[in-house]
Amino acid sequence: MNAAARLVEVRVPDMGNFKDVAVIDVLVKPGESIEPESPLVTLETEKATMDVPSTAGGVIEKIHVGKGGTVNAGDLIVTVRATAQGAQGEERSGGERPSGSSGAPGPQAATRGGAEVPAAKAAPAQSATAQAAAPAAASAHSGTPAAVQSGNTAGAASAPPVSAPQSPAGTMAPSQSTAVAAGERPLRADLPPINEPGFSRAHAGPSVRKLARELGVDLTRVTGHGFKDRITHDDIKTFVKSVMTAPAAAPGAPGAVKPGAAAATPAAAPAAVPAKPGGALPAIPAIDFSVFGPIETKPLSRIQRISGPRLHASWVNIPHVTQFDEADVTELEALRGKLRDGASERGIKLTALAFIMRACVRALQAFPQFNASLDPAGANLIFKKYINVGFAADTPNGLMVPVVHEADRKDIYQIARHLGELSETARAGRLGAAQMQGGCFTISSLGGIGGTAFTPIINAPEVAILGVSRSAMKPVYQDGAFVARLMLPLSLSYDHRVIDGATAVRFTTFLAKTLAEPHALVEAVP
Ligand code: CAO
Repeated sequence: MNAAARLVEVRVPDMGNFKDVAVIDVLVKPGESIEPESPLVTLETEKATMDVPSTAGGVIEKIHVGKGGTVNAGDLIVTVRATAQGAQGEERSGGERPSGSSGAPGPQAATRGGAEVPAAKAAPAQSATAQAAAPAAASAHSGTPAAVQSGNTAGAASAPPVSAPQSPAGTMAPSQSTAVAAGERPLRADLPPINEPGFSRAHAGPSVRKLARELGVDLTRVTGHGFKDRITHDDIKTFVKSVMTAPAAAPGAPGAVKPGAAAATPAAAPAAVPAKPGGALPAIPAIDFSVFGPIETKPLSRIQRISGPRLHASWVNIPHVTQFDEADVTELEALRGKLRDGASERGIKLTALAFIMRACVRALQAFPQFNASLDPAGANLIFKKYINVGFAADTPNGLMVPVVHEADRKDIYQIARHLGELSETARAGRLGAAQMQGGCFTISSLGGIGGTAFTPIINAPEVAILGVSRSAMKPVYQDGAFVARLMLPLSLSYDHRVIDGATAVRFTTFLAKTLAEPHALVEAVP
């Protein structure tokens, strides 16, 4: 084979009646090596988007169009310095000018043409022109995959976009596309399965779709930053980077886990979410909300992007049950009122949460299976001989879960001090990884904000989480009469694989009783 090169001009193919078609992405750079059929630019009409493939392989010599510009059939897109081998695609059409509605040769025809005319015969540095093959694929904004040929002339329509095995995923029939998805290995085992209907509706061109397929990326999870919020190659790369740099953590843990990670969570844990029997979950339909009115799309925060999949993993992997109860905290609040000033003089804010955490420690000591985790195989329960209690903290950056370590060795004042310091550090965004690791049980206290009950999601691989809502004065029937008591709502979510309902209600009964008799909670810790 003669390795000599020549210049090949790749032009916009016949696009039927479409004029001044928007160039919404330029997919190559000068100096970049490309294969025949590599996508060069993405065009968008009001009906469809399409990638224009190269008819030649080689090195990009010059790009003649710009992102945001418009093109018409026959316009020069790029000049390729084609190697003899890579120049096969344009051999047949070399020297031809675009022929308007006569129809562009399809890639298959171009390839055959290349085979018929040996590339070695091409004169070095000869300038040839070639019309690009029919655009490779399209995805309509309506959400229904649409062949670009629908808007093309009969000539263009007759040219098959690209044969299925070579084509970007977007050109495939749904079944083929799904098969590719099933065959692809996602980047990380905890990447969520691809939402197929959403994927097909995503605002992205075929080459971006192909890249997403190759990497196992669900386009519905990627925020587009291209023209009209279109998903670009860079968006896919950014998404992948964020997934790869996100610390692998226990499914369900609301935050990061590895030392050095910036986001929140307790518990270093297995990286992968165990495969769910039965395969992918049914997808939620992707809706184009803009059809119904104006919308604005904003990316999730970094912590939300990290914690979301883990909360989801916990939700789908753990059979949650939530046990509700109420604790009479009338005495507790009276006692706290008496002790508060003294604590304040020592620089400690003696909060209700400190009492609740101290009571939880007592309950965890009495019910050790709540201070345990299932091993990754789900065959053994690992009992922890230490008690570290995490608490959900609402911060400007999002939900964080700092951990009070060795909570069982701390008296109420030490717990209160740690709660104050950790909350402040969390709100300042300065929590270190170690301060979010090692949790055994979590408390989510929303009582300062309101609410009567909720169903917290377990911070896996922990097996239970206590939700606390707002205390309220209620009439309670005691000794033959109604009396006004301050009642604190408790919501205990637990992993039903580990804890049965009777044990759970014994736990909340114990907890409520411990909170109702608070003097023991302020005693020194042995
Ligand atoms: N019932 C009624 N009032 C309550 C209460 C309850 N259960 N808990 C707190 N309050 C009131 C009290 O009046 C309290 O003031 P005093 O202590 O002076 O009486 C006030 O709220 C403020 O409490 P606080 O916020 O200072 O302390 P806290 O211990 O209640 O909360 C923290 C600390 C970090 C848990 C809280 O600031 C926070 O971030 N909560 C949100 C947690 C969250 O987002 N959970 C959801 C996780 S799942 O998405």
